[in-house]
Amino acid sequence: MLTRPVARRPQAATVDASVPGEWIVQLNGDYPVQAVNTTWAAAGVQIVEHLADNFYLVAATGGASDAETEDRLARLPNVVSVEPNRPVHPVAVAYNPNDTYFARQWGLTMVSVPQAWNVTRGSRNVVVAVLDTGLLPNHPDIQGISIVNGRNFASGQSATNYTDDATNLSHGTMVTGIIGAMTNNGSGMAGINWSVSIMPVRVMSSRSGGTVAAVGQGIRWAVDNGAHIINMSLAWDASYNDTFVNQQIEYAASRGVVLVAGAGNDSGRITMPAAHPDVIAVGAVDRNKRVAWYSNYGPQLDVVAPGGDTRSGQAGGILSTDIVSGRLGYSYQQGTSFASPHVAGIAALMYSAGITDAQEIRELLRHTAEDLGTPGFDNYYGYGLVNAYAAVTRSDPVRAQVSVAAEDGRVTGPALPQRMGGQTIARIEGVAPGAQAVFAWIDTVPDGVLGEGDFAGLAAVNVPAEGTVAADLVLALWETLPSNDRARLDALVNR
Ligand SMILES: [Ca+2]
Ligand SMILES: [Ca+2]
Ligand SMILES: [Ca+2]
Repeated sequence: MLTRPVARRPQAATVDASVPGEWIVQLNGDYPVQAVNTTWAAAGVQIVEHLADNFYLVAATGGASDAETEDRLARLPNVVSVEPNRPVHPVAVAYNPNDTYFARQWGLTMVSVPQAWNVTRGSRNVVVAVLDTGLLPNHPDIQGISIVNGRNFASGQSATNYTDDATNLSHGTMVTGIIGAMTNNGSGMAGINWSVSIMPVRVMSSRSGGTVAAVGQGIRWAVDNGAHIINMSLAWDASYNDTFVNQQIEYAASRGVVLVAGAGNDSGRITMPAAHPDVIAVGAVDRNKRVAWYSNYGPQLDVVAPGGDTRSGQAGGILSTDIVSGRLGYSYQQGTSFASPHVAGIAALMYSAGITDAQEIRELLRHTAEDLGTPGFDNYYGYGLVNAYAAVTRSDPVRAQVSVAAEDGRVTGPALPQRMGGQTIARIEGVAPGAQAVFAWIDTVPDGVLGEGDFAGLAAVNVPAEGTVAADLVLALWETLPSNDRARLDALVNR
């Protein structure tokens, strides 16, 4: 038999503690402030700040207990009300940086990166190797970031010179900018990480591409030199079995390194290295969350991320740091090359939030993704569109509290969420047949209340007279739910 859900609106006194020794006091509107000061000093408090109208923030100056001081305050002449000052919980409102082009970075907003920044903005202790063309380290939005020693395995330059030779489209600089350009510096773009260490590993020339030998060497070098995450926005034909590079991928995986690669841009089968089972394969969506026309697909696909579509205008592309006609600047591009660093960047945020197990990172990226296309895993969207905020807060629907509300208002639960294939479901049993509403939520901002910053979902199910019914648990950020769903969920959960 199912029991009632335990979520209740908390008592203010137990959960929302007061700030010790501070009160908000309302006075008679015409009471002179100077006289108030004199009187209050005698009551053991002083004015900290005039808040607004006739409200004042006061703080204790003496050794009396808070209860005693509050009692004295309430009895002062001309005091209309006394209430303790209270701490406010941070909620997952978007945290927007001041970079000039941030408003054009629709991809960050689409995958809830600004909400994730309320939890973590990254750490320079996290090392992301960018296996790519070189890097332009003098770019104004790159030169202030942490760059650890890199390496060149492509032809044309010395082994230690990873500087790009591009005059147009520095692919490696674009990938780097997405992961960790200078952020909140009042100019240019925002990176997914405000702080991160980039390891530039040059395995391709911007003019002539690269080889699997260089990629294999690059992976080995990155792992042996401390990379936690390797981004590979590059591709080769998956129909060959390249023993050398495969073994380096498996070496990296065996050392707990997170490997991320673009799925390829041929509107066809997934290319290597994304097709390797140890690599997180990332497809691309446009700004309307539709799979991009070029994005490769297949059973190896893990997730999709913003890769853009510039066919109907540059603004549909992904903006990043670049070189344009020989000048350091910004450009818009499209491709799974730019989807992959969104995922590598989110993995770096997860790392800085203490989620450091490569397998857990991959599982969380999958199960916290927003399901798109046909329900559950599919070959075009994989497990869905990554969500940075859900990932860094481990808001996996398997953790959700699930209950069932009948038409007559009775609530039963909890129903235990379980994984079935690519989906998380709740099997509904032991409830009356007929129309029922399954509701689920995760107290992501852990205050015992369903609200801003939490994940929730509501779905109608028809319970048959015999047997059980499985409900697909699709959760979304509270503030993005339709207002009537929010009202219903609020009534069901916050009773
Ligand atoms: Ca910037
Ligand atoms: Ca799907
Ligand atoms: Ca909450």
